[in-house]
Amino acid sequence: GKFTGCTVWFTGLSGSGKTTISFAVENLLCSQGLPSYGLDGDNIRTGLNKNLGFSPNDREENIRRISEVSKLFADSGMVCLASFISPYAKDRERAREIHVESGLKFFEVYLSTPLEVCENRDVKGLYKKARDGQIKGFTGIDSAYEPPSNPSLVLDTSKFTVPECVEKIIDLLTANDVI
Ligand code: GGZ
Ligand code: DAT
Repeated sequence: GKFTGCTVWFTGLSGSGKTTISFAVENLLCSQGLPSYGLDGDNIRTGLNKNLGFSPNDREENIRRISEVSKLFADSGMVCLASFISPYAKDRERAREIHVESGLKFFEVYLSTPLEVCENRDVKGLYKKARDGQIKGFTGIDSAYEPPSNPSLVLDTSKFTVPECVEKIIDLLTANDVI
């Protein structure tokens, strides 16, 4: 059937579920023979962007480079799943523009999981460190997060299971003729 590359851009707080959902979507698509690849901090901040930290300027440059890389994956015919906090609306808009300028579909998925839930999950113990002042400039604590104003999909992962979230992403891709 029809299949075209695109980028699904997951944005939300640390612990909102970006990596978990994108990994599950990647596995499902790949198991059905649909080429897909996930970009996240683990494969980007350790390599391409290892010279960047979490200042506003570094976050902007992080997202700028990831936007360009995502566009290349999408252009190669893959479903690129980009999972980054990407706190600034203007940087996400730029990511969308560079895709659209190249005729590539771009879906912004906002993981709206409340801060309280993310903080209770505290997957890596970083919220506690931020509250204790051991980490400065942590998103949601003392660094800004600008929610999307017009996302393709909003998902509060405290209200749905992982498989339910995955199904909503698959529905989004199906409705938009990607798969
Ligand atoms: C936010 C931070 C920070 C600060 C380290 N603020 O739970 P995690 O660990 O895996 O998710 C966070 C990740 C965010 O990296 P991104 O590249 O997605 O951020 S951005 O889009 O804003 O450039 C967290 C960890 O890095 N981390 N310090 N100060 N998250
Ligand atoms: P992020 O990549 O946004 O920092 P994560 O995927 O590392 O977030 O952590 C999310 C945590 O929440 C992880 O421990 C799994 C849990 N979780 C519970 N229900 C979830 C759901 N419906 N979707 C995603 N994650 C969920």
